[in-house]
Amino acid sequence: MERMESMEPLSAFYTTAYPEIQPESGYGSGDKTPPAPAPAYDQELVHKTILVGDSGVGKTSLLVQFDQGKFIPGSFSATVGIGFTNKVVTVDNLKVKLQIWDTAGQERFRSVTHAYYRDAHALLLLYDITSKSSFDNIRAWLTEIHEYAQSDVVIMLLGNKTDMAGERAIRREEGERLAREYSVPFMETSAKTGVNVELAFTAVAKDLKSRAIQHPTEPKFKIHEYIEAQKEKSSCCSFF
Ligand SMILES: Nc1nc2c(ncn2[C@@H]2O[C@H](COP(=O)(O)OP(=O)(O)O)[C@@H](O)[C@H]2O)c(=O)[nH]1
Ligand SMILES: [Mg+2]
Repeated sequence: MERMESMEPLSAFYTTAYPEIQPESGYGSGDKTPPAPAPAYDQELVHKTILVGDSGVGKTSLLVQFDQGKFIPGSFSATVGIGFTNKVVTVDNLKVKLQIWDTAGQERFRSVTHAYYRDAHALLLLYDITSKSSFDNIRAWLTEIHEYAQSDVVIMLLGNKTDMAGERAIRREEGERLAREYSVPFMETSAKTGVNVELAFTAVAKDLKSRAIQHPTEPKFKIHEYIEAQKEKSSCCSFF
């Protein structure tokens, strides 16, 4: 695990890579300036993505499942401090680089993570469907996020351990309702079986890519609709 020294603020990060594109007003009106090229996606961009949520909800397991495609049962030693894993997600034939940070969820570490929210591009916020307290704490996590993260950060709420149906304490509808209240996309995952793990990260990567090339003439990527479409394809997952 390495520590990242620093990262440029989000605004600088994007604007240096994408010089402003002028409207087409001059084109065809005697002005010989060619139309601005369509904005390209810079595949060298690195998107800082953070896993947050109470201790024990499965953050490390989710990352291991996404990174290595396997579930290692038993408790990982509580993640003290923060480390990251680099993953490249291919979306629409483009490589989106995610630098995924795994945090310790304990209350006593929250002060450590405040600084890390600031330059986060995406946050995956997890609770455990068998733990009411982890679900109840989501509001506190969202309050933290709204206070310390960039306003345009991509947020996804995940109800993990969906394989543990017999011990379920939070109904899917409750997760959906909370997500709707905060206008964030939601799905249930299992770090154990791998259900929706890839989809969660892919949806985030697609949204990040879309935001990085956002142009007023192009339709905005709608993460909710994307998740819904995927759900219809595989009838696998939850959304609102
Ligand atoms: N059944 C099941 N157990 C899980 C799942 N995700 C994590 N766990 C278990 O929950 C415990 C805590 O997981 P961990 O990844 O360390 O949580 P973290 O503290 O949020 O990083 C471990 O015993 C994991 O094996 C899951 O999706 N299903
Ligand atoms: Mg952990």
